[in-house]
Amino acid sequence: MHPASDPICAPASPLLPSAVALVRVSGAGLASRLGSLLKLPEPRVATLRTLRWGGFAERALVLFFPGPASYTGEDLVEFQVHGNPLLVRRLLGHLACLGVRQAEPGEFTRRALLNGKQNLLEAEALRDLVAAETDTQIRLAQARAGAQPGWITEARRALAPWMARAEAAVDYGEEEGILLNLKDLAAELEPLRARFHVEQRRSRAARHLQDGIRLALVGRPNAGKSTLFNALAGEDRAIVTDIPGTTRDVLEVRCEWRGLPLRLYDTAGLRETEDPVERLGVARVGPILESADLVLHLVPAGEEGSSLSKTTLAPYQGKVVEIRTFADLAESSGIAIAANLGHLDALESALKERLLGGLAPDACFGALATDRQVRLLDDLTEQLDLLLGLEPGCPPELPASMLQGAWGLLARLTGEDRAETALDALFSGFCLGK
Ligand SMILES: Nc1nc2c(ncn2[C@@H]2O[C@H](COP(=O)(O)OP(=O)(O)OP(=O)(O)O)[C@@H](O)[C@H]2O)c(=O)[nH]1
Ligand SMILES: [Mg+2]
Repeated sequence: MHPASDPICAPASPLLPSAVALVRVSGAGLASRLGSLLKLPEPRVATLRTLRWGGFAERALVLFFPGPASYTGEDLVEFQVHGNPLLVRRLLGHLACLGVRQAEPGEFTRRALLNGKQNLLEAEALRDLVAAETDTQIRLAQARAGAQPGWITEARRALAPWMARAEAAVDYGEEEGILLNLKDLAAELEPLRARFHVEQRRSRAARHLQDGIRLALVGRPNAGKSTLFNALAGEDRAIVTDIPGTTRDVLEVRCEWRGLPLRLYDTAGLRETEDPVERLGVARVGPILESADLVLHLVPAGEEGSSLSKTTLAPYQGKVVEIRTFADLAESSGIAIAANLGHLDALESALKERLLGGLAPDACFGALATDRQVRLLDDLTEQLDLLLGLEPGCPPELPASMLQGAWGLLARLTGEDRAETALDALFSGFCLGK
C-alpha cells in the first residue's frame, strides 16, 4: 500500500501518435517536487512552459490545480505535450527520477474518492462513461456521474430519526417506558419503501442499458437470423442467401437500435448436419446461449413450433423468446416480424417489455446501474420490506438492527464504508491516468 498522497503520474491519453498528449501528476507539494522541471504557473490558467530534461526542450501547455480544489483533492498538474509516445515515456521516466511514481489504473479517481471529492457511485459512473459504446450508454452514465440520486439523501433523512428512536427504546425502553411505535414507523417509512421498489425497477432496466443487451439469434437454417441481424445492426454485416447453412461462424456486432444498446450474435442454423464446417459452427452456439441476456428463437410464420425448444434450447428456457419471421408471407400470432421489410415494431415492444419492464430508456436516467449497485438496492429493499412487516410488540432490538442494516447498506452503496474490496474491484477496471 502506498502512502495516500505520494506523488503519482500517468498519461491520461492513449500512448499513440497524436496531436496532443496529456500527462497528469498528483500529490502533495508538487511545486517543490517539480521545481527543477518547471516553475508552476498561476492556478487554473493554461500557461506555456518549456520543460527541460535530459537534453529535451518540450514546449508544453501546463495547468496547475492546487489542492484541495482539484480532481484528486491534492495538488494536480496537467501537461499537454506533443503526442509522441516516446516523448511521453521519456517525460514519465524523468518524473520517476523526481520521485513521482507511475500511477496504478484508476488511482487518480481513487484519491478523489478517498479525499471526499466524489463518492463510489460517481466513480462507477465515470468508469461506465469512459467505457460507453452507444449514445444511450453515454447519456445514462452522464446522468449518474452528475449527482448522487436524490432518493439516497431522502432515505437517510427518513431513517435517521427512527434509528435514534429505536436505539433509545433498546437502551432505556424498560426503565423509562420509551417504546417504539411500529405503526407510526410503518406509516412514515411506507413512501420510502415504495420509492425503493420504483428504483429497483428502474435500476434493473438501467443495468441492461448500461451493460448492453446480449441478444443471441438462433433457429433452423434459413429462419431469417442473418436478415434480422443486419436489420438491427443497420448494416449488411452478415451474408444472407436462401441457401440453408449460409452462416457458419458466430458473428458479433455492437449497435444501438431504437434506443437499446445491443450486443448481437448471429449464429449458424441449428440442425443435424454432416458438413464438418457447419457442425463446428453449431458447436459454437452453446457458449453464446450461456452468456446471452435473451435468446431470440426465430421460427418462420406458419411453421409448427420447432423441436429446438425441447432440445438445444431447453436449458435456457427462461430467456428464450420465440419470434415469428416471414410475417409478410404468412399470418402469425405472437411476436411477428418481417426483417427484410424492416417490420420490427413487435420485436421492439417485446424487448422493451422484457428487459426494461416496459420503461422507456429515458425513464432510466439517473437510476443505479451496476451489478454491485443493483444487488445492494435489492438488499436495501428487502430490509425495508422486513422492517415494515414487523409485528407490533416485537422486541425493539429487531427494528433497531434492521434500521442499522439499512443505514449500513446506504453507506456501502455510496462507498462511505470505505470497503477496500469494492474499491479494488472498481479501480482495476479503470484506465491509466483516470
Ligand atoms: N419474405 C421474407 N424473406 C425473408 C425474411 N427473413 C429472411 N428472408 C429471406 O430468407 C432467406 C434466408 O435468410 P437468412 O437471413 O440468410 O437466414 P438464416 O437464418 O441466417 O440462415 P442460415 O445462415 O443459413 O442459418 C434469405 O433469402 C432472406 O432474404 C422475412 O421476414 N420475409
Ligand atoms: Mg445466417
